[in-house]
Formats: sequence, C-alpha cells, structure tokens
Amino acid sequence: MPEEGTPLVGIVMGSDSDLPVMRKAADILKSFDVPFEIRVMSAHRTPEAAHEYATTAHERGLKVLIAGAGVAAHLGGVLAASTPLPVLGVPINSGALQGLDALLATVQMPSGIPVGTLAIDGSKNAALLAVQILATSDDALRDRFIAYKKAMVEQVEAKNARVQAEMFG
Ligand code: RP5
Repeated sequence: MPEEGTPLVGIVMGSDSDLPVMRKAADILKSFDVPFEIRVMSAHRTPEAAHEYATTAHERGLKVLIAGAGVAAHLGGVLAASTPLPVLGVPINSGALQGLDALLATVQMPSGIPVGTLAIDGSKNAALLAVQILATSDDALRDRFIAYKKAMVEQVEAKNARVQAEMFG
C-alpha cells in the first residue's frame, strides 16, 4: 500500500496555458480526496523530462496518468510509450484548429500503445475515470463514486421538476 498522501494520479500538461482546463481534473480529484501531483512538461519541448517522468511514475506509487495537451498533442502518447500505467489523454482546445488537431493526435495511437482519450477539454471526465479506475481496488472510493452518481441523478431530477413547473406550472 502506498503511504498516506502519496500521489496516486499524475496530472501532466504540455504548458501552463493548459491549466485553466486541467484545473477541473484537479478539482475532481480533490473532491474525492484522491492525492495527486501536477506537472508541466512537454513531449516536444522537454522530451527528456517526459521520458523520465513516464519511466519512473509507477515506482513512485502513481496509478493513473492524465495527460492534457493541445495542438500536435503527443504528450499522452509519449508517456504511454514508456509507462505501464494507464494514460488518459485530454485533447486541449488551444490552437487554430480548436482542439480537433489535439484530439486526433491523442486518440490515433498505434496498436499496442493505448491512450484512453477523453473529449476535447474533457479534463473533468478524465479525473472521474481515474477515480473509477482507482475505485476498482478501493471499496470506500467506489462508495463515494456511487454517491456522486446518485447526487447527479438528484440534480437532474430537480432540474426536470423546475422545467415542468416553468412550462406547465
Ligand atoms: C501544447 O501547445 C500545449 O499543451 C498547449 O496546449 C499548446 C500551447 O502552448 P503554449 O504556447 O501556450 O506554451 O504543447
């Protein structure tokens, strides 16, 4: 078992300009009390650092990596090439092609090196998926995730009730 507080999820982003999007992943992990770390590194600008991070992440106790990057977004793929951990890729809308470039670069991995790719700017879902992955071996976390889903059902039901009242009051 990793020590209490040891990061279980590594959030990695290609630039600090990705932080407004990737912050949503951090917020979700905080809300589930999942310890995480967050790093800026780039497949292209800091390739050695990305390789070092990927090759050592599992030895430090990390269980899941979330990689957010825009434009020619190779960060998820570069990490996946060198880590045994599951990598969740978040294509970021940060260029002229509004994230479509990053989506294709992240999702179209060669056979044998998967990157589980979320929607463009889908960092919140990446973190929720990371929680679900961790919850497969953590019953308390699984129960919290079940409670999260139940709360979401209640929110939608409340929205439906408001719409009914407004339309047919
Ligand atoms: C990508 O280039 C980053 O992930 C970011 O989305 C984009 C722009 O980076 P900056 O020029 O803002 O550093 O590598």
